[in-house]
Amino acid sequence: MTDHLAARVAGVVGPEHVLRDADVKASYETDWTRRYSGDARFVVRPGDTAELAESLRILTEAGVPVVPQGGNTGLVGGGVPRGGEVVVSSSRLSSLGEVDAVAGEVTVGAGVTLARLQEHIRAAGWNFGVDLASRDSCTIGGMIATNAGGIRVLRYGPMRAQVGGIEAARVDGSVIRRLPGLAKDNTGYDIPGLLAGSEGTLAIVTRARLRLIPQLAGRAAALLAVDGVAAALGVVSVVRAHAPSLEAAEVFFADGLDLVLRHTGLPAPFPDRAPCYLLFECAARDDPMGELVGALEAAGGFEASAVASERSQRARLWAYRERHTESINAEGVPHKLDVALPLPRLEEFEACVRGTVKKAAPEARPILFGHIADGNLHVNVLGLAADDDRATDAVLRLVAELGGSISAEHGIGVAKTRWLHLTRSESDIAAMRAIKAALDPANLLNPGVIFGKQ
Ligand code: 2HG
Ligand code: ZN
Repeated sequence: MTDHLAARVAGVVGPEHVLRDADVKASYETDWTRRYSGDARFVVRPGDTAELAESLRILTEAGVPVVPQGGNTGLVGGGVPRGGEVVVSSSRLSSLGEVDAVAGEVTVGAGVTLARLQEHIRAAGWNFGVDLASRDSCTIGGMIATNAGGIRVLRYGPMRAQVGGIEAARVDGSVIRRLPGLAKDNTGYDIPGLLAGSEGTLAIVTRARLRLIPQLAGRAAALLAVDGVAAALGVVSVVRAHAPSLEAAEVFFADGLDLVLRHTGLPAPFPDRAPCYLLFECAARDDPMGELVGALEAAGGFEASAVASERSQRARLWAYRERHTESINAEGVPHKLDVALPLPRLEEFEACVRGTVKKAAPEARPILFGHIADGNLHVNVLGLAADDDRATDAVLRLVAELGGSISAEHGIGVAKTRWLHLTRSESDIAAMRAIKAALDPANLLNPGVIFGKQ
């Protein structure tokens, strides 16, 4: 059956775009975290929307489940096979439309990487509201499917807020096409909004019309040492109020910084080690350094600071934050938790979470960092076997008790399905299941993701 199916799909996409050799499939079968992997029946790389839709129709008509995959930078196992699915890769959906300078929008293929999009629109004088550390690999389709967040959510919102229109293939091979280039369109359900965050369970995104933001050439960054989350939140609230150019407010802690310094060989940012660090970036047409420094002076409450305007100097400050993920990975395979708390409960969460982990699994080592203005902390837990969920369970329960969400940006994937009920109500889940059943009645699109095994 696989031979026959592969041959039919090859008839649509060309035989060189149906990958069956174990060596060639391998990079599509294991995710970036190395925690999730499964055997793919084969991998298909359609070259355009029509090829993708027709391949999907052939596969689902045969009752074969499908896993859509973008840049494979997901962190919750939602983009790799669990065993026996066909992987539909967006890698060849790489069209880059001309920037519509009047509307401030562009239409691009789902397989375009974020870095490629940034390069394309910067050449036309524009920028994009979402930016993330995995920009060189993550794709627009995957970012929409996961409603990616990143470092600028506080100013521009998550991926959902950037999507003005969408094209997506449904499970029966039909194509939803809402690429209107209309700033206002109140004609029924918001399909782009629904597909954003649907994790490939409702349809496969093939193209998107994206809202752009003006390119702001003036940039200023500051790294601060503070003595804890309470002080950090105090600084953040004043900086937000005083610096309208604020684009990013990130946090990390002493143990994470130690790990980054050890792994990267970077020099320590300040002579003294501090419990907590804040990283701010402002962006404006003109140099926002005066505004940032003025806001920091108004805030006070920090022990040491370093500021930078020039690109390489800013990158030097960002490295302390952005190199957390790789430094943690170098120590082992972490359990990756990505939680959001209401800002008034963030201090309590940070004060409790290390103890919570220790109590659940004494040998576990939690490292925290994240997007403080969004109340979003990445809790990476090292030192536990892949199937040891003691720390995960305890941390996610703490999050639920404090009124948070078990996933702020990475999604549920297959990693968090067991805990979805902690922060989504029964009626929420029933409504989501009804949507899933309406759009994918045979459960062939990314089965197991969000809801777990049916
Ligand atoms: C980030 O903010 C990403 O850098 C990855 O969301 C977080 O590695 C992580 O846990
Ligand atoms: Zn993040």
